[in-house]
Amino acid sequence: MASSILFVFLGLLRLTLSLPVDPTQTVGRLTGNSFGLPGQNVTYDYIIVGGGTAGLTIAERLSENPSLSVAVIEAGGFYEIESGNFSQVPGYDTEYVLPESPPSLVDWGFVTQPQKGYNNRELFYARGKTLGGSSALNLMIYQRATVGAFKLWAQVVGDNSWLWNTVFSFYKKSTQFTPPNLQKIGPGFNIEYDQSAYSPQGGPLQLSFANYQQPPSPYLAKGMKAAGISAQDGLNSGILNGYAATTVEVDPTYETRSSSETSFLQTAFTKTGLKVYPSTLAKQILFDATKKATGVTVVTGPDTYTLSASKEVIVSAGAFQSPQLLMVSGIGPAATLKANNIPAVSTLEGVGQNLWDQVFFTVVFQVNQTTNSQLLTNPAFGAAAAQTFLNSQSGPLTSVGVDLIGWEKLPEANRKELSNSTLAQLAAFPSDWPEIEYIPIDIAFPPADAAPTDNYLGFAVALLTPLSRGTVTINSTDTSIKPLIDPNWLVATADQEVAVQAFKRIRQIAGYSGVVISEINPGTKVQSDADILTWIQNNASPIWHASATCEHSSRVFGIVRGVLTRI
Ligand SMILES: Cc1cc2nc3c(=O)[nH]c(=O)nc-3n(C[C@H](O)[C@H](O)[C@H](O)COP(=O)(O)OP(=O)(O)OC[C@H]3O[C@@H](n4cnc5c(N)ncnc54)[C@H](O)[C@@H]3O)c2cc1C
Ligand SMILES: *[C@@H]1O[C@H](CO)[C@@H](O)[C@H](O)[C@H]1NC(C)=O
Ligand SMILES: *[C@@H]1O[C@H](CO)[C@@H](O)[C@H](O)[C@H]1NC(C)=O
Ligand SMILES: *[C@@H]1O[C@H](CO)[C@@H](O)[C@H](O)[C@H]1NC(C)=O
Ligand SMILES: *[C@@H]1O[C@H](CO)[C@@H](O)[C@H](O)[C@H]1NC(C)=O
Ligand SMILES: *[C@H]1O[C@@H](CO)[C@H](O)[C@@H](O)[C@@H]1NC(C)=O
Repeated sequence: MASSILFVFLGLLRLTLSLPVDPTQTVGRLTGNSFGLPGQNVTYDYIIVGGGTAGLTIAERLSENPSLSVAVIEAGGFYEIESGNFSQVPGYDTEYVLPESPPSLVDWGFVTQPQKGYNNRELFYARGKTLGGSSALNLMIYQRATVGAFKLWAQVVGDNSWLWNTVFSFYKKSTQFTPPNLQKIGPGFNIEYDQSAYSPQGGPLQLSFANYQQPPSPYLAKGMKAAGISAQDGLNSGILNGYAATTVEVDPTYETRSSSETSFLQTAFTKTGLKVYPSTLAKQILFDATKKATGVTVVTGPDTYTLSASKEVIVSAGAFQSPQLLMVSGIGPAATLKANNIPAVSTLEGVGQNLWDQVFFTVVFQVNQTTNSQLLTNPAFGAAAAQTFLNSQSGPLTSVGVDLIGWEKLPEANRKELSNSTLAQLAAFPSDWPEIEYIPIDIAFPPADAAPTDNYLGFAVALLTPLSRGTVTINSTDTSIKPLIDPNWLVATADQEVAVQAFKRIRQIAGYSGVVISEINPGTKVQSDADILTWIQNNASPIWHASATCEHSSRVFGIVRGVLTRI
């Protein structure tokens, strides 16, 4: 009985999987030829575990060489099929990655360990389980790290190819930039951008600006300026010191999400022989007697089989599951391997340690300009927005919710409030590494008594110099059991001090913007540093930027905010 249900399910899966592939490409090539057959042992040159942001990028690039055979193993399927229109429409992006969201087939459903720094709360932590990975769920905001950050990276990994000049050329190579469509956007917020950060030959990831800028944005820009954060012409040339309009990963023709699936994978489908194994979970990396990775044990539905690699196994299963897969395969801290009875291939104490993640919290304001919070309160607003989106690829649903972002090291007035020890720890970061990222989000949960046409804005910050470190570990040898995730946010005193100052900066900037009617959460009763910290501990949420969990693996590769490890 159970097996016949599974059989029907798999049959359905095979049928629906063909849908996202461009039907015009079926002459001369079969859609199904892009997919591996479950249950059959096959050898490829490269096996890539995890078809997410990093995995599909490297898969497409490797398979551009027709003499190489490349396969991608991905636990999820196609989000266009498995989550309605939610992942495709930019305006819905914040609605279904929150704890309040309904369970989703395209999310792993992770919950953190109790967080000491967050009053022992256990937080829901979104992560994509789909082709495209977290690029299918994220807020589509695109910016590049700084020159100094890459210099540090190159030092840490001992490889000068991570210096800015090289990385910049690859950033240009991977992105296709389209300037703002001013006809559709209309007047208002002045969008500055640096054309030299892009190459006309670049792609396939699409970068553009939403065809709708939220009405509060020009005022927020004014607020940033008044607070001493000046305008910058874009955030993609190696400098993050000021505010600018956000470039977003949105296809300018359809105004839909440009994920690693719609960009790199679709390119690979039409131009290369890449094979994809969707709905397939990697269970273990296999090694030969010389400790060379030879393949991966995988499971698709009822079938367990082996995909072998004649050249390399590339682990790109994200910051939580890359270390999980390494550990279950015998690469990790000695104590973890021993506790789980895993024979050691290599004891590497750094695997699963050193988790960096950013402290993030949102102050909610009622404002006197229209925002997308009406999507949550006003059905007529949502219905009209859907029509505008479908008819003219414009209007509120084309917006990811964030039109501009600001970056800074805290100004002198706030630094004066920091202890010498905190100042010393911050001084260890590169001089161009910003401490705070200001993220005004034109959507926020309204209070219970909100009128349908009231407007709310969530003014968020991310702390970019987190000094608390977390861990990922396992309590099972089975990758279908979730890893234990402990970001350990806001435990370091320095993080707490910086968080309080960042909170005060939000109030300042919002105040200068002139659009605030009232502060809804926490509200003006919260004033003392102690009360502000308590509120942050009780209200901070994930910004989903976990990274750096595969340190000390023999070679560590990375993408900004993701982790891609080669063994
Ligand atoms: C809600 C949200 C919002 C975000 N907003 C932004 C933003 O606006 N801008 C920004 O720059 N960053 C943002 N981020 C962060 C960014 O999306 C991630 O850092 C990035 O996508 C990580 O890429 P990755 O390749 O390391 O992992 P992922 O893209 O998560 O890919 C990992 C893949 O591996 C698969 N996988 C895992 N384990 C296995 C296994 N055992 N077998 C088979 N497959 C497996 C997963 O299903 C997944 O597809 C956001 C993240 C989230 C979740
Ligand atoms: C696939 O490989 C595994 C491991 O080498 C082996 O046990 C299994 O019998 C093989 N399956 C088939 C169908 O050849
Ligand atoms: C997205 O799907 C929902 C139903 O899940 C529908 O109400 C809405 O109109 C759709 N939006 C667009 C832009 O098509
Ligand atoms: C902090 O450092 C400053 C300048 O170096 C010094 O004047 C001050 O006494 C120090 N404060 C404390 C509490 O140590
Ligand atoms: C492993 O961790 C999960 C999640 O925290 C928990 O539900 C489960 O009971 C743990 N199992 C063991 C054997 O500790
Ligand atoms: C919000 O609207 C703008 C534009 O009409 C005005 O300039 C602001 O004064 C007003 N602010 C508030 C708090 O009402």
